[in-house]
Amino acid sequence: MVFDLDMIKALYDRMPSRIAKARKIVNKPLTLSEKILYSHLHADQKLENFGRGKSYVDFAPDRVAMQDATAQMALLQFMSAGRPKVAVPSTVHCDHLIVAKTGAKDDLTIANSESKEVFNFLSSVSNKYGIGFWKPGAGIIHQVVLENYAFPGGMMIGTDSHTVNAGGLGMVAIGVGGADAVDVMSGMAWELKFPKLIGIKLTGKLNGWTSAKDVILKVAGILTVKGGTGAIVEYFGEGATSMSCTGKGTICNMGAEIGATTSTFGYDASMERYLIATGRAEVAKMANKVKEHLTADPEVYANPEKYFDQVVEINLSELEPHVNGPFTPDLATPISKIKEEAAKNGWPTKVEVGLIGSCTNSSYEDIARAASLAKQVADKGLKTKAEFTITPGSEQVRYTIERDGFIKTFDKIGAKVFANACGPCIGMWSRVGAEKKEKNTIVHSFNRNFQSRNDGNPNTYAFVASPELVTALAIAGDLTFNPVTDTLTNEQGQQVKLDPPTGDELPKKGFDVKDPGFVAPAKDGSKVVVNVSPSSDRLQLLDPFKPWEGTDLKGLRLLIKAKGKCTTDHISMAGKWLKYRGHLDNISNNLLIGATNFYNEKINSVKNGLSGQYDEVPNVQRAYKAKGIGSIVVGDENYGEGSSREHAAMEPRHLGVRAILVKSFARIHETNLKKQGMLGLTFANKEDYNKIKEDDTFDIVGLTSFAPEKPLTLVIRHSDGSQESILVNHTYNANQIEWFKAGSALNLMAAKFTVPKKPAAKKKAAKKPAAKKATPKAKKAAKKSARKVVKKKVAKKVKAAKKPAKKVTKKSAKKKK
Ligand code: MIC
Ligand code: SF4
Repeated sequence: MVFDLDMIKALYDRMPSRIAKARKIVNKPLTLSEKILYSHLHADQKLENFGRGKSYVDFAPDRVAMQDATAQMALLQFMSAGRPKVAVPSTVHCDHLIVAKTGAKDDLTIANSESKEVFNFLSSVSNKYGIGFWKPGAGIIHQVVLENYAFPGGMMIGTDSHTVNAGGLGMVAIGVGGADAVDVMSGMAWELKFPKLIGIKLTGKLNGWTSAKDVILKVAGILTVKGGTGAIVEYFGEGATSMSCTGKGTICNMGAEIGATTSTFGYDASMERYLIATGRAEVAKMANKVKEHLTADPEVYANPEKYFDQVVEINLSELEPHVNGPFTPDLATPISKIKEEAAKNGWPTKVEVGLIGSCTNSSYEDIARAASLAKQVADKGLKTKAEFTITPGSEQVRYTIERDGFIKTFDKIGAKVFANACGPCIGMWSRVGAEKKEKNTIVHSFNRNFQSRNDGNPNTYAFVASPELVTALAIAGDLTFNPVTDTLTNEQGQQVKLDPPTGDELPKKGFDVKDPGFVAPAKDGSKVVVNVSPSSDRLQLLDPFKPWEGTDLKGLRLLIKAKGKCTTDHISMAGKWLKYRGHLDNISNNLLIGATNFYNEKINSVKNGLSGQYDEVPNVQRAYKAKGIGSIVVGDENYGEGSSREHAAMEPRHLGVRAILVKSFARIHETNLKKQGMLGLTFANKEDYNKIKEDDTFDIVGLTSFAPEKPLTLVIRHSDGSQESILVNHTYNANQIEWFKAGSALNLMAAKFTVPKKPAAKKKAAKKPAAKKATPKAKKAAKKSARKVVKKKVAKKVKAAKKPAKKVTKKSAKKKK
């Protein structure tokens, strides 16, 4: 089945003329990224030569994807937005809530019963609002999207940072928080700062032990976890066209780890092959007709330095397999140096577990190549030293690799096959013995390896590598084994060498699947009832955040000054906390429990400024909240790196934190803070981080004249009675300042949708914001009146916006009786 063919056709029909117009205005040949961006401008967005890294631009993405852990919050917000149906094709994927323990079948049965309430909620909301629903076990969001929805030249957003995976099929696919998804699903424009462009030229050809994963492991080493921030990475060159489409997906997927807005590749024969193999020959045919628009203009790739802000060149013929880690995905070590580095840094070298699969690396090609190594275990009289697990990315891949005998091969090395879900990648791994917190090493083909992420043990040294290398290292049981040069001693005491991995890019007999796990929504969902029990500890309807009180913020306390890396995993941990993703109050009990307190270097231990006692972060913040005292969180560089989870922004907001002040932000997190009505600020002078003392109190001054590009002032009152003032920067544009004032972007939207009866122009614009012909005047009027409403009657409007949701609760409660 090909989804949304008409939508794709309509885009391809309008692309050539839109690109021609853009080329004229920009007045130079265009990169692929620009072609896609310019052909997805929102109907109300004026075409101009946008400043890269400067202009805020309104886009109209083609589709939205959400995974279960983030979809709950996204859909709770969507329900409050008061729309009857999603405005663009959207899907929900149940993949994050399945604990990997004994194996796919049992694990899935347990998840289906433990998370029944959440899955029912997601499926009924999907049914009601016209959203495609992928059941638990169907697969991981990004693999399912690549197999079914991604298409060259398209633009999508998804509530997961690895949405970027779809760049492997030539999309501009961007990870966002749920509130952004609500905008697009409501038919509103989606705003993004026009990205900078990084070009990566791939020369040569992958060979031997090296795979697509090693390209991105190398890139991460070059650009670091911050290097891609605010940029789209566009790959090109003979090395790009010679690799598989799914290999490209792997590279784009892990682009999230360098903070890139997204990554993409031009349309080529590998994409055509993949589209055909996944049952979308019609899409390939349509793409072939507009193929010159689905890649950059030839001048761009001929002279990349002229058209990209930065260019990196990698020769695939010389690229070595890499092992990245521990604790950060950008610590890149070529396999030939691993012995040296491990010894130098005291990394435990015994590999306890090798884990392959995940959304990053579970293509047919990945599995086939890993299986070619597993097969050599018996052939060469070896014994696998480490445990080994596989998490297939989709039921289609799982079914096909089983049919083709790979699962049997893995069985022979004692592998465990987990459900088609995130599992160990997101800490949903019931790993025996992890609670002992022993120092140990694991190697996986996932994308992230932050401390505690996989098994909750802060002493697990997790390394990222290609599935092939993970398999080899698991067979050897040794992190320092270099399969390119080293031999292994087999059971007969002989020295044997592993042959380099081999495997087909796509299944010779085609893909197959019995039940892909898709449930189409009702044609008319208006009668569908959504159940949210008021007594649930998993789901909670949202109360709108309070609007800004209209004054500067005075007498704020310091909740925590976080030291060093503070990713979204540190701010809102996953693992066992995933189960509260639909219940804001409950999940708020994990607020910043992974962050290190600058003053005592401890995790989850901060001083309560009221009692002077040290306590857990959420307890201290709840104590401030109870007394009506606001607080601030101070952080280091790249604060909020990692995931798209907006809980990391909503939790502090819910508990009464008023501002997050850091040296720098990761893109998605900064937007999430803005959307939730939180102040996200940066030190104008990074050294001022050192001025913040544990017992300080703070005022944030300048909010009554809050304006774009105008810094605010932070008054710091030290406990010795002295005080100093520092400048703090922000990146809020005029529209985002309105979110802050309204209390959140959602409050503003809800007010807009329930707005004005007169005059006609206002009504039209408010009702149909995506309507092509909403004149700028009408748009302005609607905005103005919405703002007025928010200013004057926020409380009232917000209540009204909440009503339908409340009704649902009552109804469902009644129904239950
Ligand atoms: C992740 O890989 O960290 C996640 C879990 O997929 C997240 C989303 C989430 O926190 O739910 C992501 O990458 O956005
Ligand atoms: Fe799931 Fe891991 Fe992929 Fe995130 S990175 S979507 S947790 S498999």
